[in-house]
Amino acid sequence: MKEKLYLITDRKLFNGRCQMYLALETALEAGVKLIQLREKDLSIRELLDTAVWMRELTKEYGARLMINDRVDVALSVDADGVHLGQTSMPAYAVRKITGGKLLIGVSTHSADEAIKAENDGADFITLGPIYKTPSKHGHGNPIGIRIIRKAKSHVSIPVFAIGGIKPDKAKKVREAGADGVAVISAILEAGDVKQSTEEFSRLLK
Ligand code: 3NM
Repeated sequence: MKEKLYLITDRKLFNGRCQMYLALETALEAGVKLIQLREKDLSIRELLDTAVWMRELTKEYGARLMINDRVDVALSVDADGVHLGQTSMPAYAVRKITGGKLLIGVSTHSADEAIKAENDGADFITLGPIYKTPSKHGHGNPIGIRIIRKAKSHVSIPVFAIGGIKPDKAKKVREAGADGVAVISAILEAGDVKQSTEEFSRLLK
């Protein structure tokens, strides 16, 4: 896949839907081509409503939309893919019911999980948290940059480094072998979403 920057949502960083919409639109305008709707605590109905407007928005900008965990929501809104966690349906089961219709991303946190995700049929993985990420996200201790090289020596699918990735870290994780980066706060909490997105795009070229 050609995308190197994977933007993930967190509506709690915003005062309401309108603000998140504007931030996502700014990031899309600035060149983001892959976005994951990740709002784990929404009811299925609320998640679907959000997925509907995010599908429209991403389509306008020719960007791919991934839905966290929910294969049904992804299929219902014609999303491009689903992003699975370690307790989600495994990739092979998703592939069985979607017949290759959805791109499948999987969150991994070790080389072993990366290998398993690839064997299960994932199209790409995130690997992290590489660095310390805000504790409110609850993603545990950083696993460090060396894990990227280790995972890359075992898998051939694209690996997106995740967790505490700021622009100044983008180059480092790329040098460590990551194909791309996945971020929440470095873009959505940036004072200037456009500038931050453009900086990532430049560094990831
Ligand atoms: N998953 P930020 S770390 C959503 O390690 C997510 O799987 C992680 O947020 C993992 O870019 C993380 O603000 C949070 O650090 C990423």
